[in-house]
Amino acid sequence: METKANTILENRPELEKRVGEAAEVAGYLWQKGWAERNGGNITLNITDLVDAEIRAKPAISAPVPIGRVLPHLKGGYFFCKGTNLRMRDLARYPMENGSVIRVLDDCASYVIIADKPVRPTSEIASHLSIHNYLIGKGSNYKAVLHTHPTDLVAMTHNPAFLKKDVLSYLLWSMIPETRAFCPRGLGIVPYALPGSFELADATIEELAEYDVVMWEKHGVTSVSENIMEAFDMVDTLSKSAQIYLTAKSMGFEPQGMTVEQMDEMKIAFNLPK
Ligand code: 2HA
Ligand code: ZN
Repeated sequence: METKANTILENRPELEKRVGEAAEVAGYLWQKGWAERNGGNITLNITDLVDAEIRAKPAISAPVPIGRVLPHLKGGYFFCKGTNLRMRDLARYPMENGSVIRVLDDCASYVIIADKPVRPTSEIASHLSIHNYLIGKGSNYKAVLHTHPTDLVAMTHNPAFLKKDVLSYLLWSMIPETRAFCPRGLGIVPYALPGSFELADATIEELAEYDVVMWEKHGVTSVSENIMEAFDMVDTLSKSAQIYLTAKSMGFEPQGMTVEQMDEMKIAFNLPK
């Protein structure tokens, strides 16, 4: 069992709740079959919950270079899933399969401050670049989720689905829920090396317009105020993909809601797009 006495979460109910939500979502990702082995990553901006005692904590690692300067992250704190570690383990023991990092004043490196010297996710380049982008534009988004939903990734193997907003409209049209709860649709990033800044920058470009971005033949990345919302958007998109695939496997092309029906929802629910 995790020893509570050693955890940064002790006597910090808000921080415990936020990290607890990440652990809950990690369990869902595993149950969904979206988190094979060490697949997927979660990072949370926890800077708003950091007190003087945490700020005074000594580093438990040497500084690790990020590989670029991220000016908006100066003095920022992040909970990060550990690299090569499993979502299903993070679900039970978040502070043993994730760690808290502090970005140093050079904005180009970080140290681990709690609880164990667990090195952050292999996608730290894209996660921290995304947090830097979100803070820079004054967003209240604090959660970045990356996962490997089988149905959505399968759809990116069809070049026809990679054209702008083809998947957004197709998936919106499968069920009103997706139109309502993933109202910006789905951006597409062409295949790029996992963990690369190329992937990070292409994702950030799409985040100007979308909250959920598909990485071709790899996975999906979503951003939101909290990790539950980030998960729910991917979950609704996956539900739509399931409806599409179920209809196809019954031997017919699903009709889909009409553009008029989708636009009616936009007005009725005051959707952004
Ligand atoms: O962390 O999903 O993209 C494992 C991955 C890399
Ligand atoms: Zn991945």
